[in-house]
Amino acid sequence: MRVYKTPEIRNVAVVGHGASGKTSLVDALAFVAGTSKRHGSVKDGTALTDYTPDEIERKYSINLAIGVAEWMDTKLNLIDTPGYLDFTGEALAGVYAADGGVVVVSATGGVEVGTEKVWDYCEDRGIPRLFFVSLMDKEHADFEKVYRQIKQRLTPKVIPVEIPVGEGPDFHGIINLFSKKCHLYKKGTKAGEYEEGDVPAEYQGRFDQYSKELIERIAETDDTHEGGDGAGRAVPAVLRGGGADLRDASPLVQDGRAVPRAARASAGGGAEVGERGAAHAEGGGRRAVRRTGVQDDVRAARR
Ligand SMILES: Nc1nc2c(ncn2[C@@H]2O[C@H](COP(=O)(O)OP(=O)(O)OP(=O)(O)O)[C@@H](O)[C@H]2O)c(=O)[nH]1
Ligand SMILES: [Mg+2]
Repeated sequence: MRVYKTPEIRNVAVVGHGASGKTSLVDALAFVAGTSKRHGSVKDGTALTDYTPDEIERKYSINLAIGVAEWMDTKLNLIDTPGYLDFTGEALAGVYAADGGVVVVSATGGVEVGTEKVWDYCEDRGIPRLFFVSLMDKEHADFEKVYRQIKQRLTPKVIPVEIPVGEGPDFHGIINLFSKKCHLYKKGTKAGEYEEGDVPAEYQGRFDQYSKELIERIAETDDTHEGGDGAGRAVPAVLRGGGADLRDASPLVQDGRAVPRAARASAGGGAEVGERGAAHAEGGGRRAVRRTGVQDDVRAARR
C-alpha cells in the first residue's frame, strides 16, 4: 500500500444497531475496492474486522477495528464498531476518531435502540453521515419503511441517493437518483458485478416518487437552490443531521457528474476542493457525487 498524505485519508466510523451488517459491509467495501483480496464472512469467522478468537466464536464484534479501502486515490479507514450495547464505549471512541459516519440500518429491523444511540453520538460530534440500508435481500426487507422511520425518528433532513430494485429475495439492483442509472447485479458473482442501464419501466414510478422526494427535501433545507440548479438538475447533498447548513455541503450535479465548489462562481472558499475534486468529477458521476459531497461536508462540519 502506498503512503498517503493526510488530505488523502478519511476516517469513517461505521455504526449501527447490533447485527445490522456493519462488519459485513466493511469487509465487502474493502474487497470491492481491491484492497482486501478475500471476501470474508462473519458466519465463517473470516471477516476482516472480526478477527479476535472471541469475535470469531461469538460471531459479533466486540472491539473497534479498522478495515482499509483504497478508492480513487483516497485511503478510507473504515472504523468498524460493535453494535451490541455492552460495548458501546467502542462505538463512541470510533465516532470520536472519525471525520464522518456511515449509519447502517437493517432493512428488516429498521431504526432500533442502537441506531438511535449511535445517531446521538454522531449528532454530539456534529460529523457528516450517510445511511446505508443493509440486508435488502432478506425476507420482509422494507426500504420505504426504513426511510420513513429515519425521517420520523432520526432526522427529517435526509435525502434518498440510491433506491433498491426489488426487495427481499427479489432484490437485484439499485437505481442512482443522480445519475438516473440502474445497476442490475449479475447472479452468482462474488464481488457484486452488475450491468448498468436505464431505469426499468416497472421501476419508473418508484424512481419518480423518490426523485420528487429528493428535490423537495433539498428545497426544504436550502432556499437558495430550491431543489435544483434552475435547469431541472438536482443539487445533491450527503445526509446529515440537525444544525448543519446544507448550502455549503452541496455540490451541483451536471449530467450525472458532480461539480466541485471550486468550479462554482457563487461559492466562497471553494478552492479547498481544488483540482482533485474536479478530477474526480471527471472520473465518473456516481463516485464523484459521493466523494465530493463527503469532502465538502467534512469541511462544512469543521467550520
Ligand atoms: N442475507 C444477508 N445477510 C447479511 C447481510 N449483511 C450481513 N448479513 C449477516 O447478518 C449477520 C450480522 O452481520 P454483521 O456484519 O456481523 O453485523 P454487525 O452489525 O457487524 O453486528 P455487530 O458486530 O454485532 O454489531 C451475519 O450473519 C451476516 O452474515 C446482507 O446484506 N444480507
Ligand atoms: Mg460487527
